[in-house]
Amino acid sequence: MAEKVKKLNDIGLSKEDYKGKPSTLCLGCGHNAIVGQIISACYELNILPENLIKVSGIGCSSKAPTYFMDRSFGFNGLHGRMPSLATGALFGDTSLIAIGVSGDGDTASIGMGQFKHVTRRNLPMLYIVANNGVYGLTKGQFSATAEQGLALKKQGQNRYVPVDIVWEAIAGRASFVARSFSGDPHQLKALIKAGIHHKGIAVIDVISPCVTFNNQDDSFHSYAWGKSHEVALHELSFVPPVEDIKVQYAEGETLDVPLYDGTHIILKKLAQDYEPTNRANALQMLEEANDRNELITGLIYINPTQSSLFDLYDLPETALNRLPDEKLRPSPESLDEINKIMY
Ligand SMILES: Cc1ncc(C[n+]2csc(CCOP(=O)(O)OP(=O)(O)O)c2C)c(N)n1
Ligand code: SF4
Ligand SMILES: [Mg+2]
Repeated sequence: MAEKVKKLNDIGLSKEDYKGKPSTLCLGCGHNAIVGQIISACYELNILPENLIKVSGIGCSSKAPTYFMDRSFGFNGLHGRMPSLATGALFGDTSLIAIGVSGDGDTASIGMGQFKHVTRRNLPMLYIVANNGVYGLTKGQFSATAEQGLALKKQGQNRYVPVDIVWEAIAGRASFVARSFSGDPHQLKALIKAGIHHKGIAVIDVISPCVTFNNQDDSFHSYAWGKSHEVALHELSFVPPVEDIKVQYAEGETLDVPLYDGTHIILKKLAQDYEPTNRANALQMLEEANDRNELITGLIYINPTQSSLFDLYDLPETALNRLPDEKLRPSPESLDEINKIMY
């Protein structure tokens, strides 16, 4: 029998090279769809797996990095502490591409403090929140993103108003904020690609249903609700620098958002004419959409030129983790000088 020929990307890798261990998540869990789109996006972007680090906290969502990019670096950290883990790892090696996967509990409950600081510092990384409205791993308690009034069999009724992760990220001055849905793979993949190429933090809040604890039709985090309430702001494409964007997209129909590295995000207008570069407008649009119970998806806010954390430091060209000892350790003379100033 003829052997199946594997399709290779521009750096000679097949999709298999971007996979991880087999998933142990429930069949149909939204987090599996996110894993699939990360694999496809990295394969299509020709990322060398050894140039990437995966980080996470605790939760079913935080287990997701095990299921993609086996050849990459990875660290499954403490609950809600993925941002400090990522900050340390990236300061050590600023050349790494970082993908963080968190959950709504991991980010908006125990990790809210860390989330607020990583957004305002604009750490260059893709930060995905797999948002299902519950703590899936610990058997379905309400998370901080569960809608008020949500009734779950074993939990009763949720009394509290929810936290909106997109709102918090924009108010917290993240420079790229998007929302997507596990049931919309095409949009999710384009956002992941754009987020990886963005110079700063790219937060994508992905509504990612928990089929075991929170998938009844009237739940705001279910497949049925997402499918019937999703309002996509635009059709979004990510265009690498080698392509001539004018050939594919007629002027006037689209909004071109150029990124720092020569890539582009092309937004094709859908029903509404939305321009994602104004923070105040983004917050107002979000507030109005939430009042209508719409699941607004797409690129909600972007500032492609905001300084990233590393622009604020005078870092050497060689990554800190590759500097030799003699460069890292001060000489006895320079130590004496420092001591003289201090004492
Ligand atoms: C310090 C600490 N507190 C509580 C827990 C228990 N715990 C484990 S996962 C989790 C919530 C995970 O929810 P989420 O981030 O939404 O992930 P999901 O499982 O829903 O994908 C909690 C409370 C823990 N592991 N560590
Ligand atoms: S319990 Fe929920 S979140 Fe966890 S793997 Fe199963 S479906 Fe996914
Ligand atoms: Mg959750």
